[in-house]
Amino acid sequence: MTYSHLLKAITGTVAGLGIAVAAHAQTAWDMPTPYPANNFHTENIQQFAKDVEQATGGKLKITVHANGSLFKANEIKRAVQGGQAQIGELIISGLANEDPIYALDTVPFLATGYADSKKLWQSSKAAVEARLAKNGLKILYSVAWPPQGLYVKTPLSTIGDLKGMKIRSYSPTVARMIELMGGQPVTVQAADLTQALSTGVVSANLTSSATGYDTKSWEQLTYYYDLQAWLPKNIVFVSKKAFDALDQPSRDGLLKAAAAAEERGWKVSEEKTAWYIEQLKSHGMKVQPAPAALQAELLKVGEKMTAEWADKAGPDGQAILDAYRKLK
Ligand code: PCA
Repeated sequence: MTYSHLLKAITGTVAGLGIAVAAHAQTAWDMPTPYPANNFHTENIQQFAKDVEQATGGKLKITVHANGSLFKANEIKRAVQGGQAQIGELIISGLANEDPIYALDTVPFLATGYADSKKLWQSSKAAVEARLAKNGLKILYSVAWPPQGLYVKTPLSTIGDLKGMKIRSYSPTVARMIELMGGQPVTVQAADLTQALSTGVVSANLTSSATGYDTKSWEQLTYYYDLQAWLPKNIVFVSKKAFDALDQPSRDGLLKAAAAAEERGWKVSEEKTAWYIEQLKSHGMKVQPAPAALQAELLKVGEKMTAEWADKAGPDGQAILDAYRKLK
């Protein structure tokens, strides 16, 4: 070995050691999320990140990139799978084209309140976990959105009033429902929704009171029909590889913070629903339940979609539905 070779080898080793020491001192994770900074899910995530830093004695630092700013909503799963980010948030039903199991919590009128939504999660969590595990991903926690309803410009009396209307959707199942209602589904992620509404790309929206508030729906839309049709859920998930690379105390700290975030998130989601509805009203929106005729027609759409889902999801799906119905 020449002198310069020797020098290079030594320098390389020292540099390598330096990185190892730094990695041991602090691990930095990037966390792309789809929803705005002041959304309750995002605020919960910020608290979670703080808790993680504290619980790991500063060894694990998570930087949250909200509102699709690092990766767009539909890119987040792949980014974490591919190692461009280590942890992320997504809406489960956004993955419904990959597997029908992911569509379960957007089947209309299957679980319409928080208690049932929790039971539905209890019945389906293992199946969702198993599918994500195949992609090298691990769920840390899940939190439901407030119940979903319909934002429109003019009052509705029957499903016929939705004929041909361009209605914004955020997942394949939501798009299917819009289709069955006679509307024209247009997929728009939450981060692009305000613009899609103001430019007339869509003239109606199917979502929660929370997202209606986040996107100032009252600027374009007047009626909010509080259908309480389903409560979709977000998950916070991590790359299994990144998780396994943590030392045991850090893993424990992360899981502890995740459990606290799950409990806090469900509570805030439920408690804040009334507040969101109040905000919609105070900005002039007319908030009301669906008129009886419309409600009956929507329930039929729900029945059809439940049957379609069971058909697609096969025996795995049936087992989940049976478990859920036992809990109810
Ligand atoms: N808000 C999100 C998903 C469900 C919800 O309530 C959205 O509209 O994109």
